[in-house]
Amino acid sequence: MTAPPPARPFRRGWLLASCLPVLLVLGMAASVPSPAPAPAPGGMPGMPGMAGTAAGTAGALQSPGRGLAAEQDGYRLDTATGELPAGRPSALRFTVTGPDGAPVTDFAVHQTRKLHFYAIRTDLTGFQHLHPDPAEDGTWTADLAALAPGSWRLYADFVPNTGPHAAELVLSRTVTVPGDPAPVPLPAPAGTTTVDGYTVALHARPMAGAHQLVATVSQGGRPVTDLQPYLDSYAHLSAFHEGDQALAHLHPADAVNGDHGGPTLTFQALLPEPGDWRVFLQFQTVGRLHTAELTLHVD
Ligand SMILES: [Cu+2]
Repeated sequence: MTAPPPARPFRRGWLLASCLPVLLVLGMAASVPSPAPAPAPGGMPGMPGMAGTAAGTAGALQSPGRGLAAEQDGYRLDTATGELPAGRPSALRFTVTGPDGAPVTDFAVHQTRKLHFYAIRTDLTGFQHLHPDPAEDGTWTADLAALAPGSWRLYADFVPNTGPHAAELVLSRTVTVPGDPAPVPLPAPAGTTTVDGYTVALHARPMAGAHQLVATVSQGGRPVTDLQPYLDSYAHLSAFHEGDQALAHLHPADAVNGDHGGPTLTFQALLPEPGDWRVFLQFQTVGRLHTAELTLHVD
């Protein structure tokens, strides 16, 4: 795999849950639409070890780890390659090594899984949320759906099984997918979006730091009340910061009890810094997973 990157000064922090309920919103109406900047070419083919070099100032409060480092607290993410093919599914092998340098094989289950894996392109398109399975030797394989050309950031979110107070870590690296990236401008902030016939609205005025956000799900104007548990929650929220792809997690605050979730979802949002965030809210109904996405502006 690759040479270790320079250690990052981050203090962990943050954590938490990657899985959360969501919806956000926008009371922020007056949000200013912001065109996406040209994506920075983060990938260095063949040198994934150099990937985690995004700016690391943790913005605000609580010291957020922002998921941009390849190494933290002695744990390191390594990918078998720094380049993945365009336009067709690919299998990415990776490992998480621990402070002793050996691949970690003992992970605590959180949100029903040992490891949560995300992929997003620099322009915050192409979101994938996967749950790879590990081999006995600590090698993981993520089966990615077809990727468009460009620089992609890949995140592994896990909890080393080192005791009751083990902290969640999010490590990431970038890989390059060859070809013309054709970046897509970030959509303007919006308070609602529709996916698969469901309308998701966010009610809150997100500000940097920890705040409560409330989302509602409706269908044809009627409240939806048959959300099914997905990863131990009625929704899973992931948000990526425009410009640097920092990953934020939101914590679900609703108790799960059968297939009766909705229409309201409440979660504690920890969006560590201002700016535009692309939010992906995943929820399940009738055995099918839906992913609503919208841009949320945080003051
Ligand atoms: Cu997950």
